[in-house]
Amino acid sequence: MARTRLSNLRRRPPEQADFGSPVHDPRVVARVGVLLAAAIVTAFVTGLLSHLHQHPAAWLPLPPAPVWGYRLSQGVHVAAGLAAIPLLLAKMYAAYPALFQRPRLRGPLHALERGSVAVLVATAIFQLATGLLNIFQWYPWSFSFVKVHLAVAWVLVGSVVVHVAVKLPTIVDALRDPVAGPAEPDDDSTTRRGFLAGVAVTVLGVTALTVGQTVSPLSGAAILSPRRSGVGVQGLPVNRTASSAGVLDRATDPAWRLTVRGPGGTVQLSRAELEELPQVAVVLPIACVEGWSTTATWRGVRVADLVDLVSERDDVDVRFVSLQEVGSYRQSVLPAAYVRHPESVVALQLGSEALDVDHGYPARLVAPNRPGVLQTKWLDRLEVVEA
Ligand SMILES: Nc1nc2c(c(=O)[nH]1)N[C@H]1C(S)=C(S)[C@@H](COP(=O)(O)O)O[C@H]1N2
Ligand SMILES: [Mo]
Repeated sequence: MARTRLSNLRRRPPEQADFGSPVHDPRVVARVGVLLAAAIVTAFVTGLLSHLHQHPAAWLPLPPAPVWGYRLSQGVHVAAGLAAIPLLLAKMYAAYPALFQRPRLRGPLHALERGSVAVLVATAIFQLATGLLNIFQWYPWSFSFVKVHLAVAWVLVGSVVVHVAVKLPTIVDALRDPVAGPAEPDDDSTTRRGFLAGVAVTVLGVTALTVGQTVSPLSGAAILSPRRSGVGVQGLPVNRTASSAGVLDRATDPAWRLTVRGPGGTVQLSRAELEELPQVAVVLPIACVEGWSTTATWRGVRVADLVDLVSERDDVDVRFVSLQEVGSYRQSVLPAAYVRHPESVVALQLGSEALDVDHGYPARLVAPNRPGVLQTKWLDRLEVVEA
């Protein structure tokens, strides 16, 4: 299929027409482009939603229902981002001869289009690479992943909008045109169809090999995921162990007490005393930003019952502070609507056993529709945050 005329290449810089593969064709570029745009927009919208979960905005409070909301939005975010990787590679391969167009610039609109492509490619590679490393919990950079990934997302989507707007007539024509034209050699049509089929199979394959980290019937196939549901202490993946958080001694100290502090006073409860309060069982997922999630049965005390010991109001937020002394996830705030939700619990048990120390023993927060990063483990105290 390599019909690049090498003899021409040697004599002068290459031109678009030198790249002879039938895959370098607007019809292929447009079809892959539609899928890529769909993946990017899906990742963008679900990413914004997940971000709102992790950093609640006063002007757009999210409700605690549905309990699986964050699990779905973050699962789709990661899946769409992963699917975008083969699509971006395929689109770049199909389209790169356009880099050798002559003349190089044909006026302001063309310059805008070329510029938007440069921004698009650079930001897409950045987003997919940083997202991928985040899935593997590797942060080999010094900037804040969340802030930069969010800011660059806006630039990426902006450049997609410009690119699609400028190219719209070409895209529409190319999509109307059948991939296999009647007047074309059979070989060319077959190559184009084969390329598109290969892209589709790759995208479906990547998705099938990764969604298993959240969809349990497919977990056996999640060979590309560093964490899988059902794999880990007590059948649940561990994000950070007690010893790596530096809490092992304090978490297993028999003198541990849970402090609950509010305008009505301060209460201290041992694990035995917590076990004597009314217990509830809730079935809720831990859904991590990395894309994995696992549902488990948690038993413990309703958050609302504990807060009622120190506050008469039912509209207060509550801060959950862990024994952990350093680290971004050592504390979290539970908004009032979640505090009152009957499924928000200070969990003491996972399944039928006491929580493993890696899952937050002696007590952890588990609440509905909430990112894993905010399900604080190894609780030290609950503090009523007054508005
Ligand atoms: N104190 C504390 N709580 C924490 C964390 C942490 O690092 N420190 N990690 C969070 C993250 S990112 C996730 S996904 C969940 C994972 O819970 P698990 O390890 O029990 O599965 O715990 C959360 N709670
Ligand atoms: Mo997480």
